[in-house]
Amino acid sequence: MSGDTVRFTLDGREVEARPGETIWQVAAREGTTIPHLCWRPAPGYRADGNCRACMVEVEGERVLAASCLRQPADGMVVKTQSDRAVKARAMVMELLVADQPPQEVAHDTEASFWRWADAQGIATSRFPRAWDEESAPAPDTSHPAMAVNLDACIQCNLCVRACREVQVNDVIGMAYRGPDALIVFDFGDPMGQSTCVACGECVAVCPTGALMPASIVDMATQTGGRVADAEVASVCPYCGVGCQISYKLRDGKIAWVEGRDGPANENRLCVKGRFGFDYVSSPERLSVPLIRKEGAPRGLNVDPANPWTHFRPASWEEALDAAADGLAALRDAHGGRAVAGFGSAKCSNEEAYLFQKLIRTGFGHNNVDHCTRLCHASSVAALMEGIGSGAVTATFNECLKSDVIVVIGANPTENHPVAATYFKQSVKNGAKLIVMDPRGMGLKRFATHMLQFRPGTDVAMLNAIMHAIVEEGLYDTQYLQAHTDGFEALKAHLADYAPEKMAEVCGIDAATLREVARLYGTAERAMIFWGMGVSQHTHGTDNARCLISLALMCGQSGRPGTGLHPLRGQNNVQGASDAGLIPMVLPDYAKVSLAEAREKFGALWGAEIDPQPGLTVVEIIDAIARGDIRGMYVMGENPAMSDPDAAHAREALAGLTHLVVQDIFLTETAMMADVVLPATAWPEKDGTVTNTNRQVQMGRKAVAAPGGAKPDWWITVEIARRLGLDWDYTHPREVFAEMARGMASLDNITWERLERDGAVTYPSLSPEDPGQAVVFSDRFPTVDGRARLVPATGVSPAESPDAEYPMVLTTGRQLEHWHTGAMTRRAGVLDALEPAPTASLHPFALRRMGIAAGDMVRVTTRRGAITLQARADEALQHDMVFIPFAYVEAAANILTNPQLDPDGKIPEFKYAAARVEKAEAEAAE
Ligand SMILES: Nc1nc2c(c(=O)[nH]1)N[C@H]1C(S)=C(S)[C@@H](COP(=O)(O)OP(=O)(O)OC[C@H]3O[C@@H](n4cnc5c(=O)[nH]c(N)nc54)[C@H](O)[C@@H]3O)O[C@H]1N2
Ligand SMILES: Nc1nc2c(c(=O)[nH]1)N[C@H]1C(S)=C(S)[C@@H](COP(=O)(O)OP(=O)(O)OC[C@H]3O[C@@H](n4cnc5c(=O)[nH]c(N)nc54)[C@H](O)[C@@H]3O)O[C@H]1N2
Ligand SMILES: [Mo]
Repeated sequence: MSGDTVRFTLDGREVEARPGETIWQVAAREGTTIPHLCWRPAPGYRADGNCRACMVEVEGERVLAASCLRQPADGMVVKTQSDRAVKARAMVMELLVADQPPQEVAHDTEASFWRWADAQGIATSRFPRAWDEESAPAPDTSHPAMAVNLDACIQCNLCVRACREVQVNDVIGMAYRGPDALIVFDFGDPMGQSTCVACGECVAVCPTGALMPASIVDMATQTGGRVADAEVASVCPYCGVGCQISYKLRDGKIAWVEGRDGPANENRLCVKGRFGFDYVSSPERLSVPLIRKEGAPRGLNVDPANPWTHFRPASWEEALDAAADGLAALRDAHGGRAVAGFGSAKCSNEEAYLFQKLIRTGFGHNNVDHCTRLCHASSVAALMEGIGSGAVTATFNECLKSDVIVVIGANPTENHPVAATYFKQSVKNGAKLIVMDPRGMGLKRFATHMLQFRPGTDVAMLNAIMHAIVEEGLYDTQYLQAHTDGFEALKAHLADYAPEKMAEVCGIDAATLREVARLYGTAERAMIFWGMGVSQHTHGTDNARCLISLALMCGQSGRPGTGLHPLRGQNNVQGASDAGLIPMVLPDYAKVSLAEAREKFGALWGAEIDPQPGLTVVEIIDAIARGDIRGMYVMGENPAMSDPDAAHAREALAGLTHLVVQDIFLTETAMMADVVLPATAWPEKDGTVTNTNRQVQMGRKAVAAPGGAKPDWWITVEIARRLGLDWDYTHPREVFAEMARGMASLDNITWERLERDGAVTYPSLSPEDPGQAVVFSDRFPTVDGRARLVPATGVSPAESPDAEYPMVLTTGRQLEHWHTGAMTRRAGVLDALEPAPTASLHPFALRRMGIAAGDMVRVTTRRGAITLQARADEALQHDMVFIPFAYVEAAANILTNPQLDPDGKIPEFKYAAARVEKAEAEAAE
């Protein structure tokens, strides 16, 4: 590479430029920051060179050069501080200042624009203003998250690049030319009425305050200023992407949030991470322990803002005693199995670890699980069986190196929006995207092939694609021989799945299936991403088996830009699973059924570990209904809303003898508790989390907890002590150290290192190695190092539509809401954007049923019925209805089918036979 370095003279000194570096970058590296407005030195932003604020003099050249764009050449003599350059730059600023609102009334007093003006001694301008009060663009306050004041816009184009090139949302554009140039949203719509998804990237990069986070703008004067008393580096509390964020604090509260340059997000955020932080300061936060009043009926009829009808406040001492004594009494009277636990993927690694350790050592069994069961349990079952590891084989960012990307049963523009920006960018760079989903979605626009197949027919479709790959000899014989077993049997199995035969089943014609097979089969580097549409079926494990076989038969794993990536959901579902919050495995997926594993952790914990794999989430609910389990400790989960067949789940929970719920809100589950323990929210505590990319990241306390709320780890330790365990942890770092002693995945990762580096990807091969983005190049972590290809049979969903229930109900998510709504329905911006429950149907289906969008409809399944507003959505097939599960007033899980996948024990959230009818006005509850 040294051949490519360039030597030139910068301000009288001989310097070197690395390949591709611009003058601006070399100068910055050498300690001189040249003024800049339209240039943003951050990943994903190309230089545009339009504002001329960064001009420098190049000896022998007539015109000054934009240093953000210009690359030095050998022997060049560059002067950043020559009289000519300094004067020209000042002139540019003065011209721009002329058209700005005066600094005293700047929309953002801290704007980098004004910092550069100040640095150049320019406070006012000699030039006339191009606009007057009349003609100035008026404030656009149509969006709840962002304030738009285009009178301060300098047309630097950064927001356009942010929107189009970085987040690839294509909402902001530049209209007109020259002096009339103007930023527009879509076709000149108010921002709030445009197709903007509120990622806020534009706000983050605007150098003038023309675009600002509304949370710090005074609406009357449209002024604010990004001034913070302090900032704290942490990780987003929402999804498994694990974006690094910075909490900007004022008076001890979060004023606004910015993205940081984390390995997964490179500064990017989505609407929830950037604008969804105020749930933390909701007046409904739990701030004192609660004890159920004698005789108060258990049900959902408690107002979270006024729990005093059913609960009384208690001291921590009293509440912890009551919580632990109730569980201990059941254990002593009926044996440890009378008590089970649901831990949380919203808490830290340390908290998840302590929780499973408490159930295993305090009650002597493995009946401890968490939301992974409702999520990727089937994917993990298939991955463990096939390749010996449940984690992703490559980070999602690797997709930038892929030439083919498959996204199946996942809707990343809504559910992993920052990961989606990488998929979209990769397509812009030339990659081909194949989307397979019964519903249309945001990525459709970027897809080379959009297979909108029949819901529940993944096995038929994927087997047909593999059949074609086999038939056309597109598999990778060398890879198969070197790394896998079972191909011959798979090949024989696939013979029955000719595309021509499967076309009828899955609804995709044979020619298209063959085309997709060729595209994937001939790819140089391909990655497969999948989500809940694959996993949440009674045949979810079979679905995932197909994806594993597809990737491995084509040798698409173990190299850059290849791999298998189940997009993990919760911010810490990877970490909680790694930490052993799973009934059949101990930390690092050590099987409880293996004596070795039990001995290892038994020694670490000074306890006997039960060899019998525990019950899973839905099985635990059933065991409660049967009376086998009488007490529960629930930390950071809301099963009364998230479990299938919610009426059954709620009845079971209400029938418990003793229920302890530890949450940040009085959730529907907490409403039924005997003791409610108020926990600190994520921004109120220290701890590590692990994202979908296997990146272990450090979260830090930014704000004080409300009232007496305590960190989850502290509460769990106090309960453990009262159960007779001799725990003496005083800080999560001690817990992390213990985990690292038992978990090889954490080799070379320490608390101190995470404090310093912020993130380490596991496996990390040395204390300096930032971690391996791609794994299993040589061997898989199976006994013999080889992967196992397992044929999958095309079974259908547990129930099928019939005359009584002719529609297919599918449930899932929306961009703005988080699962059961506990957090996001208490976040101002998010709740304003999606305030009420809706059932989406194709306009054709609505017409056929005589229903108008906005009408109330009643949706019924064999489990129950809910009433909610109809929404027209062309993305749905004509016989499908989609309902998000975030709304208690029309809880989707009243409808869902609790039938389980035999291997993953995951329920069929994605498929139920349903009836939709217009609701009579009075029926609208
Ligand atoms: N905004 C937001 N983001 C989230 C979450 C949230 O609650 N809100 N939750 C997080 C969590 S925990 C998770 S697990 C992820 C989930 O993220 P996703 O997996 O993207 O979640 P879903 O929206 O449930 O479902 C994904 C897709 O499955 C499709 N689908 C339905 N039936 C079928 C089928 O039979 N086959 C196939 N192949 N596809 C089908 C649906 O049309 C939908 O597009 O999101 C995470 N991110
Ligand atoms: N119909 C249908 N149902 C589904 C799904 C679906 O697609 N369709 N998806 C399933 C999937 S993939 C998942 S992951 C589950 C999610 O199911 P849950 O995990 O039950 O859902 P959440 O709403 O995320 O619940 C998290 C709880 O943690 C609390 N919390 C947040 N931060 C903290 C904290 O720091 N400490 C404590 N103690 N509590 C905290 C929140 O207030 C909330 O009550 O839902 C499943 N259910
Ligand atoms: Mo999930």
